[in-house]
Amino acid sequence: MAKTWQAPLAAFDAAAARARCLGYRRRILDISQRVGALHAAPAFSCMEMADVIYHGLMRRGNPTEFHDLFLMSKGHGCMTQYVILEELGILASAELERYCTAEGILGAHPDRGNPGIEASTGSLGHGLGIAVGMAYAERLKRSDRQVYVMLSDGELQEGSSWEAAMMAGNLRLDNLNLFLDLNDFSGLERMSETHTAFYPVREKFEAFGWEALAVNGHDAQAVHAAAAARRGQRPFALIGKTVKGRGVAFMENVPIWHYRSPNKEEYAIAIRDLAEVSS
Ligand SMILES: Cc1ncc(C[n+]2csc(CCOP(=O)(O)OP(=O)(O)O)c2C)c(N)n1
Repeated sequence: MAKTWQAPLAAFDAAAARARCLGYRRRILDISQRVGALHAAPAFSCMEMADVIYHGLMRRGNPTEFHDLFLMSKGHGCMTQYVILEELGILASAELERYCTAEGILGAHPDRGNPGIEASTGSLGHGLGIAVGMAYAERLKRSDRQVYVMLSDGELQEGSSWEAAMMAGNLRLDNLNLFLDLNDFSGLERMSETHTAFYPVREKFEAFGWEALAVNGHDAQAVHAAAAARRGQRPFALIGKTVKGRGVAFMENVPIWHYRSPNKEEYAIAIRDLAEVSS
């Protein structure tokens, strides 16, 4: 019997998204207390966009089975994906507790084969090529599956990303949806200072034959509205303007928080900050 997939949401409940994202950020901070170098700031910057993809766009048959595909190309942002998969019941909480330990299955980057993980990423600049291959394969299979991929701006320093962008444009892959986490940081540097030719970004995707839109990547409703309104005849890039470390004032736009976990005192401040941002 053919499966019935729940359609993407026509309207998105922004208040519910805010509550979920607060919960996700808290959960990540809790886990960071057991792991010395958890990438919290990169996870916080793509949080709302990932929430919209999982809760507002991807079709599913039941809470644990998705019809569409998602790849976290910026692999160091995987805590975002892990906590969403936990909330959906796809990843066991016990595995989150064992994150980055020899006994667990979850490492600091996503590994294909783990529940809900479609591709191993972390070596930056490969996810868009993988997503293009997946989208093309789905077309050849005459499947109606959509492919969603989350990229960082740093990944667009890699030539492989632009090859993939051109291929997607050549093939007019209308089942490919790129979400760009444009926080302007790449490791310790700002793209606007070290890679000035990187901007403007939207126009570059348009030049490769994509439909591209730029929105505030932390405004879940705007992200959802933009993605739901895509015209659908070309690959689609949603350029989300974001803040690295979003939600915790002392982490926002401060490069060291790409790498380190907060200590006990910092953790307490971070939890307080989150409540303020979300109230
Ligand atoms: C090919 C490759 N080069 C270098 C690195 C090391 N590295 C890890 S994260 C990072 C930069 C992070 O910046 P960005 O990719 O923009 O992600 P975000 O700001 O969203 O964290 C780098 C250079 C890597 N993982 N892969």
